Amino acid sequence: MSVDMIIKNIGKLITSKDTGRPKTKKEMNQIEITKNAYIAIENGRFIEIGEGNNYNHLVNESTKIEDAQGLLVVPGFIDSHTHLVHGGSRENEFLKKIEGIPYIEILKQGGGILSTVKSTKTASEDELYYKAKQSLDKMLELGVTTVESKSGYGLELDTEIKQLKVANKLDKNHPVDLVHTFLGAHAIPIEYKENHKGFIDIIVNDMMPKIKELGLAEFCDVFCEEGVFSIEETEYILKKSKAMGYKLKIHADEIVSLGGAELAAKLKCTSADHLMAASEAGMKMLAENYTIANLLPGTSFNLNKDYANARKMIELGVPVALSSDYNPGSCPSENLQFAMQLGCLGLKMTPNEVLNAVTINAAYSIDRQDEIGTIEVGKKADLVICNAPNIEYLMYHFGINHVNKVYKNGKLVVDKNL
Ligand code: IZC
Ligand code: ZN
Repeated sequence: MSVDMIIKNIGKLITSKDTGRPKTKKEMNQIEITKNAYIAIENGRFIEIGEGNNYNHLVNESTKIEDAQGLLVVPGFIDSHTHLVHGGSRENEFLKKIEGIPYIEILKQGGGILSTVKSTKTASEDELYYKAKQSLDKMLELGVTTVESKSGYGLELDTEIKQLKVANKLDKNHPVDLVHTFLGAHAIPIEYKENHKGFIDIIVNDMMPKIKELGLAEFCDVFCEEGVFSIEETEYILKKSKAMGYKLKIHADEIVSLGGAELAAKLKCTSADHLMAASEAGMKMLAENYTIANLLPGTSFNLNKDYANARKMIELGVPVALSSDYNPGSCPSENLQFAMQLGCLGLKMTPNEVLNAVTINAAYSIDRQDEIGTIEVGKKADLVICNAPNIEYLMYHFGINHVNKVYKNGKLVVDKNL
């Protein structure tokens, strides 16, 4: 048998083994290190992983042999919570933020999410596409090979569809794979301020069925927060969406402890995201249900808020993932590597735990565990060659891009050697 490509001379190949469920407790700190490794790739998938030069049986005249130059190789990073597609930016609110005006207060004044809703409505599909593509290019350069992308800057059907269409088009045209989430319940439009039910009816009766019919989104998400959607409203929306065949996510307990973690566990959501203010009872319920806690330390950093209690979650057996939360308000940065560094510095996770959180557990948080998240035979050949001797170095040397090369589906898509 011969293969399309061999990547040889890998100094350290670092990956987890997928055991069929997300990593918890001590497993979160476990990784496999193979020194002086090679990887064989065929049809965009890993077909063999071995040591030294024992790949000759896989080589014929058409096999490409790439040299990893003794560097570190890890699975492609997965950014499993982003608000990728949006119009405009919010630096006009930056001074308010520096002066200490809270995020939710800016939203109440008609800014924040509602300001991005205006810019997204007025942007053309092409403008949104070009802007999101630039962000996706940056993410790929940083080693991210799969991205979850939420709508939620329309708050009416046409603009929600416009955003989701852009994300679906990017999925087709861009090397990065996208996973699509409908977040119509992201904020209450001003005109429904006193009539939440009226807006929720539109989400549930008009938007969700249409978006399902068009096949534009796999997940449904709700921003469950004081002053946004209550626990009862979130439960109502998510139960309806589940009945329509969506998988579920919640923006849970980001600012106020409302019981979002408990609700995510109760509804068997795939993930509960943020959790900076989650209760211990909520964490225990997440652990019992294997609901992924998707932590977003870049947001804590940017909002100058407490970090989620990742140590407690890991101790209690909650599977933890970590993402950028890239959005124009609470985390205007596409840099997942920086979020990983904050995973160590802010969330007090170990480098091994962080690596699992952005690879295998992130894959579980978007239901892609069978395809990505580890370097194992049969999975998609998504990998990053890093200019680093070990993963501790990746997290410790912060604020720079460690990527040397990125392979997506077995294709070289970023090459910093050039
Ligand atoms: O645009 O502010 N938290 N939604 C919930 C966001 C942040 C995005 C935004
Ligand atoms: Zn978010």
